[in-house]
Amino acid sequence: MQRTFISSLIGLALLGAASLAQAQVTVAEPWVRATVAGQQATGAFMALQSTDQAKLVGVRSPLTQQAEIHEMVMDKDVMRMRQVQHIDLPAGKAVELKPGSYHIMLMGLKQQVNAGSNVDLTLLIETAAGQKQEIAVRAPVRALNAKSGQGHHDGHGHKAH
Ligand SMILES: [Cu+2]
Repeated sequence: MQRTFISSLIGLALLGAASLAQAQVTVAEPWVRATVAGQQATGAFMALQSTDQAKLVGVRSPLTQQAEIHEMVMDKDVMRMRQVQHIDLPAGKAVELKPGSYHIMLMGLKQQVNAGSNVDLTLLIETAAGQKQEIAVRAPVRALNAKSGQGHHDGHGHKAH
């Protein structure tokens, strides 16, 4: 009896270790919105799904020094966005970063982002056990009006940042 108990404990521990090692995050349909000349910021969007509980804790891009994770919130009657420290990725559940919702904000752009080009992003993932992972993503750039939803991204106060 006791022996069974101990071996199942070991089994659980091994399972835990295996799933930590395998924590896989898949990225579907990444895209970045094109900018016009002089525009300082744009959004990056995608769907993320992790096999295990994890979170997106940061983003890097060669386009900019400053990439933030944002969410859209209703402030009285106005949709505004604000920075969040991370986005939870529950095990097995797709989390969409899309206009009007969570998104990645690329700010202080070094150059115009043209439709038809690609933007390299590095996603920083942290597993529930605190392990860090980096995921390289190549996101195609779509035209300014692509999937714009409510068009909230055009004038929602980035200058206030
Ligand atoms: Cu934003």
